[in-house]
Amino acid sequence: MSSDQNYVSGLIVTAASMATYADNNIVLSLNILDGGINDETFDAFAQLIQRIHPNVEFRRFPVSEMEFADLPAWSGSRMTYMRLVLARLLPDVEFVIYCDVDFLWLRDVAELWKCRDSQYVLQSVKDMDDTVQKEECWFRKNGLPFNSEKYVCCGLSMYNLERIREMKVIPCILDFMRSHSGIQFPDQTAMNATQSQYIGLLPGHWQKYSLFLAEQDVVDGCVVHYAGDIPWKRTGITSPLSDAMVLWHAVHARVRGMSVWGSLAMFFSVRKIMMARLSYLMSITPVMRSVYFWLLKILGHSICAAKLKMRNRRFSIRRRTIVTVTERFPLCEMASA
Ligand SMILES: [Mn+2]
Repeated sequence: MSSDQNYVSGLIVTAASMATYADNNIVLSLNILDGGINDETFDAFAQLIQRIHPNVEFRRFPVSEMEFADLPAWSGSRMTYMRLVLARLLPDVEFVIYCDVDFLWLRDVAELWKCRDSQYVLQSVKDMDDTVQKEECWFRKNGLPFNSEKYVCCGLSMYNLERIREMKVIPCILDFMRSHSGIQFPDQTAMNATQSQYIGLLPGHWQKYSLFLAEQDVVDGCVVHYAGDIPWKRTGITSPLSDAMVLWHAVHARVRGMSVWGSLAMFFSVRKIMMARLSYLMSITPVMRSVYFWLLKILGHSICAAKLKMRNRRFSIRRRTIVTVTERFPLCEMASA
C-alpha cells in the first residue's frame, strides 16, 4: 500500500478491513510506501491494525514522488508510480499484493494469496467498461494491439517481483511512458500495453467497483475499489453519497470510534452531505429519477445530468447489510493524530 498524509483515512480503512477479514493464522505482512505520513499518525495507525489482527508486521519505506518528477501526475500526485519501486524495495520477496488505499476489503486476503501463479508477471481483475473503452480508443490511435478481455485495473494487483526483476519489466514500463504522450492511466496503461501476454485474470470478486456495487457483492464477500469515487474526497450533485460510500464511512467510523455522521462531517459540510445524499436518493428512485434528470436539464445542468446518468448504475444496499458488515469490525478508538 502507498499513502501520504492526505490519504491516511483511506489507508486506515484499507488496512483495517484487510486485517478484519484476514485469516488469523497467517502473518499479515504490510509494506507501507510512505510518501510523507507523520510519525504519530503512523504509530496510531499501526497500533490500530495490531489490535485487529494477531500476527501483523509492518515495514515502512519512505518514498519520494520526485523520483518520477518527469512523468505526468495522476489525480494530483505521483503516488501511483510507487508500484514500480516494489521490485527494488523488496529484493528478496517473490510475490507481493499491491493495493491502492481507496479500498474496502470484505474478503480474506489469504484466499487471494493462494491464487498466485508464477507464469504471470501480474494478476488482476478486468477494469470497468468505461475505462476499457477509453483505453481501446487510445491504443488504436497509437497503433497498439488491444485485448479488451485482458485489460486489467492495477488498483489491486498481485506481482511476481522475481519475474519483474528477471525480465526487466520496470525499465520497459518507464520507457513506454516516456515515449508515448497523452497516456490516460499512466503506469497501468504501460503495464497493460507491454505485459499483455503475462497478465493473469483474477475472479471479479477481487475487485468490485464502488460505482456498481450491488447488495449481493457485499453479501458474498468481495473487495471494493472506490475508483474515481473516493469516499472522503468529493460529494455533490455529480458525486452522490451512495450506499457504497455510506458503507465506507460506517466502517471508518467504527474503527475510529465515531458516528457515521462524525465520519462524514470530518470531510464535508452539512450542506454538501445533504445535497449529495438527496442527489443519490433521487437518482435511484424509478419515477423521481426521470423527473430529477429532466429538472437538471431545464436548469441548464445537462452535462451534470448526463454524467450522473452514466455513473448512476448503482444499486442500493440494505441498511441491515451495512450494519452486519460494520459489526464484524472491532470497535476501536484510534488515538487521534
Ligand atoms: Mn484506486
